[in-house]
Amino acid sequence: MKSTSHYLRVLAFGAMLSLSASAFAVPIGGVEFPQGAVSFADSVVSYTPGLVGGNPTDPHRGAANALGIPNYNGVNGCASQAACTFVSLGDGGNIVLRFVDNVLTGSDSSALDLWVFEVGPDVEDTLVDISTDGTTWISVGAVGGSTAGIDIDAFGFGSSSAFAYIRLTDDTLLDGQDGATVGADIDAVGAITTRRVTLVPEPGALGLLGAAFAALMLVSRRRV
Ligand SMILES: [Ca+2]
Ligand SMILES: [Ca+2]
Ligand SMILES: [Ca+2]
Ligand SMILES: [Ca+2]
Repeated sequence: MKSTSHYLRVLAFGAMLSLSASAFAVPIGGVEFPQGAVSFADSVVSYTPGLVGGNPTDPHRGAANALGIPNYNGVNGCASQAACTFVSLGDGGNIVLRFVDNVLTGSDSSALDLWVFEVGPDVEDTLVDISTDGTTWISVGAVGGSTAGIDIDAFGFGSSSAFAYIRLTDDTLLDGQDGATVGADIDAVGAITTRRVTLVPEPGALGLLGAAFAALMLVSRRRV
């Protein structure tokens, strides 16, 4: 019969394993983000829909739906902002997002560094600008609708660059649609090449760490 300390060791090992799982590359939305969920935009700085023309309807104006990992479920006509997985920019509108626990960096190669998850039945182009301070913007081109990536090294940046702000603007010249979800529809924005900027563990990770630590303490006490 196995001793209690054996089970405690297994418990501790399991907790450690779940903690380190986030360190492995996991494809999210079909794209590999080596840093996992931390790679995605964390807060909305501003949302200005329909600057040039048509405005999306209210259920499609939930700016926070562009945060976190992609979660588009194929539903395009939303009943409410809470039931929606994306935000529509409207004709010529824009949204400014911020990375809080990470920054976008270059890769020192032509590998893609930033990925915009644009969803829905229409392919709608989005102009992309990046910024270190949310005030001075640098254009890094456009993503051509659907989901698409950008290599910021092509614009003179590298692994020492650090951008916390992304501005996405619906390209009014390249689409002329209207309706409830007029303009580009943004589900998520992720930095493929990214660097964490804080070392504070998430509450869930803290709980796991605590459980692992308590189990280890019990094991060592029993050995005395
Ligand atoms: Ca993040
Ligand atoms: Ca790159
Ligand atoms: Ca749209
Ligand atoms: Ca979303």
